[in-house]
Amino acid sequence: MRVERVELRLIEMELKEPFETSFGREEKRPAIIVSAMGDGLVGYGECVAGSGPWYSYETVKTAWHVLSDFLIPGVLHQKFSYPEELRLPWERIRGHPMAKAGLEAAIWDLFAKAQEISLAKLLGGVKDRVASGISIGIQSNIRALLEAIERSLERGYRRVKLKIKPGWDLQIIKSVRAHFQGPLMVDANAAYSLEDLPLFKGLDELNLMMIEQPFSYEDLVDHAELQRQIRTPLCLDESIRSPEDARRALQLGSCRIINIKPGRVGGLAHAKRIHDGCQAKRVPVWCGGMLETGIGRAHNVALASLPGFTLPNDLSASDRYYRQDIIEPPFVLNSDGTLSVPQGPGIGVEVNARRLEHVTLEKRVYGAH
Ligand code: OSB
Ligand code: MG
Repeated sequence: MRVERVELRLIEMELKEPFETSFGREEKRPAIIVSAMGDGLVGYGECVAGSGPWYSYETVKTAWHVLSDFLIPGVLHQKFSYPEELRLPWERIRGHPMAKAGLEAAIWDLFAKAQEISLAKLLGGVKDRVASGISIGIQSNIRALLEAIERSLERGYRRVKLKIKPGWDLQIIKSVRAHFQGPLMVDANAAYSLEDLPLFKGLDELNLMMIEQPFSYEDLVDHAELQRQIRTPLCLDESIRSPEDARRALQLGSCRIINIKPGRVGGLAHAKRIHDGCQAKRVPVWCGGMLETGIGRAHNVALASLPGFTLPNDLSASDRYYRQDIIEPPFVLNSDGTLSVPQGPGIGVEVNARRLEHVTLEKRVYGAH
């Protein structure tokens, strides 16, 4: 089949509550929604680049530029028999994994719809429900944090991840542990260095499931040193930008768990490759999140249905992030703390055209007549 037309939409979604991490506070989530048309079908993808170069160097503006001027021209009207073939012209384009992942996602959805199977099946998924965890941002005080944790547990989330930053770390997590002994982990978003070893020795006493990305997004060596000095597994997020990075991290002992985000690693094909490599080495993985709308969430849920995703994912219900999602039905939390994997063709959820139009700031069509 061929991709006959591509549409890009810059959207902005208002978060229900601000999300604060070690690199800042977000009140609105911009994103690029990619539609790929062919054979009378439409596939959807979401590019998770943010408003500024904090989590990654990519932003919605760099992604729009790279998609418009380099990625889309390379796939329009090209014949393909499997989505990965369309990645070939992208090999020459360095970096920009989120831009690549957004377009690739739309092509995966389009292709699965043409095959009349679910994206989950197409990727090799085996589960019909995926375990749901919640990621709680930095709060104004410990009381607010304990309340947020309480609410999450009442709703049924299977594990709690807390963001930490210098000044909001060991003491806070100790206080949390005094109230909550269940599945807990922390995510530093690269805010520390080896000089903070005593802090990590302290966290090592708190029976955490893992510590996510304590050091620089470019580092693998210092992470390996830290992992040698603590029992708690390290999990890498920002430092794993490709299947090659994953291989190197495991070889060096930089982590024992990997957080897989398709946007960060250049798309679903690479995400699956990392999963396969980890599964062969019996390294557990889970699917991370980027505060996606229902479109990106549907892709992530399909990915998380693969057998190696054995730890709870950062895949919460739609209503944890947004008052109204742009898909129907929204993702809801099952009573067992899971999200159901949609069974329909492709991503298996419908895009609400009126809602999508309502949140669109800018739109452009490629390959149209
Ligand atoms: O580090 O995992 C992260 C959100 C935006 C950017 C980076 C991260 C996150 C989250 C939220 O932790 C996870 C979610 O989407 O629920
Ligand atoms: Mg993270």
